Amino acid sequence: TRGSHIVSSDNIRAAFSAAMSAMYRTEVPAYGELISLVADVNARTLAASLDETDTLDRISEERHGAIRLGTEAELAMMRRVFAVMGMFPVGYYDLSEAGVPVHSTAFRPVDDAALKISPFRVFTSLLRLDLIEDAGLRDEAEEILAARRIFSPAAVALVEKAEFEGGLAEPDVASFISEILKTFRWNEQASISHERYSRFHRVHPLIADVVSFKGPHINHLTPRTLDIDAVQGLMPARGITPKAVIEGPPSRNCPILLRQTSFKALEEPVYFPDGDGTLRPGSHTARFGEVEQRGVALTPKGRALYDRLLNEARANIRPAADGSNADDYYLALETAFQAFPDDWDDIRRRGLGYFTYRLGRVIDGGAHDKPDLETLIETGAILFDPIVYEDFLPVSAAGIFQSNLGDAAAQSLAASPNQKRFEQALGAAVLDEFKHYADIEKASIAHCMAALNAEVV
Ligand code: OOG
Ligand code: NI
Repeated sequence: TRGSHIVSSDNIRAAFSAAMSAMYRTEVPAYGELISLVADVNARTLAASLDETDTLDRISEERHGAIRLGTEAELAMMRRVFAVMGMFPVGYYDLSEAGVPVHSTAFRPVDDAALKISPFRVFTSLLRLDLIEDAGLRDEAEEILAARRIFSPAAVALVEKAEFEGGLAEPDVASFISEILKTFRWNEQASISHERYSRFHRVHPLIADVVSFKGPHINHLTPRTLDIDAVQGLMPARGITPKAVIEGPPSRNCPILLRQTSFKALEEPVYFPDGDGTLRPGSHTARFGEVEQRGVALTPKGRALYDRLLNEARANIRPAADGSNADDYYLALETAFQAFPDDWDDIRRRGLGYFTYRLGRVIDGGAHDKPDLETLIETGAILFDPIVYEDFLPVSAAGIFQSNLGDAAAQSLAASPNQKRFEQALGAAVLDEFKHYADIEKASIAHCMAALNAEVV
């Protein structure tokens, strides 16, 4: 039957992620150097610890990338493209508050099995021209963006086919991957003149990055590291310049949320069409490499504590773009985060993090009352494990954006989250990441309790 040759969306995503990685390493040699550094650090860290649960290649594999889109129609189509790869919009991030005129979501695999096959996610931002004051410039940008087509006709046809037939079969998968890859590719030739590029750049470098090109080039890829402090420290020895500080929480025994750092975007040659048929050489700074290290997903209560402590640290000291106060910043961060429990059971009992529960040793006899969860944990009948945070952090994301757009990017904009508008453009609601983690936790508790009650009765 027709359905039997359909390739699973998880396998399409894994193949796409590998193809994108190969393309990006060729396009950005410094990224290849970062990958090699991460592999070395991970090998050393793994050798020093005994819990080798995964192969080194899998651990060092890319976890995410990022793109910036120009129009609502591009975002809507991108949602359909990612759906073919089993990636769905999770979370809403408003970056206007942090001075970056975009709002974003992450397209990612949602269930555990899918994440295990390939965790690849794409942090996807939509430019917000509504936050730009200069109406003339806004209209000009809108007109340029409305005229471009970032997907090839073949890509669109394959997405429609996948939607109609419930997936893609080989060899359509190979065509789909190569057609979609075109959308993410770097274009050395800008689509507008140098004069227009410069005007956009002066208002905000992000506008120039989105509006001046034929498509939304992938601007970074991000492997996972087991020791982000080591990677940050070793970058200069490999000839790559790290951003000033690691974003996110400080180093801890019980890692929480997400820590990220990147190397600074490179200045790359670009050729601008100057009307009379000539190409004017210039440059653009957009593409970089990043690393990430993840910890437990926090509940709204845990997240509120995280946000408060981060703000507390940053009220005392703002990381300078040149890294000159990095040590003082880390110290302020560590001091503030002493108020965040650093023991898994503490974090769990105080309702700060999400955990999954599983059956431990079998306990027989005696218990005629239905025991409660805490009692079962104390006796070892139920065990718990932290749920890994698979999403992003707006303050960290803004820090990554800014260090890669240059100092000019640190402007102040009025905070104006607009999730409704974003979802209208997307053509779907984003999944609430907190609710998602809470559901995983609840299901695991229900599973344990059902199993134990059956035994007790
Ligand atoms: C995206 C920056 C956000 C992250 O890891 O937080 C991001 C961008 O620069 O387009 O990727
Ligand atoms: Ni990133």
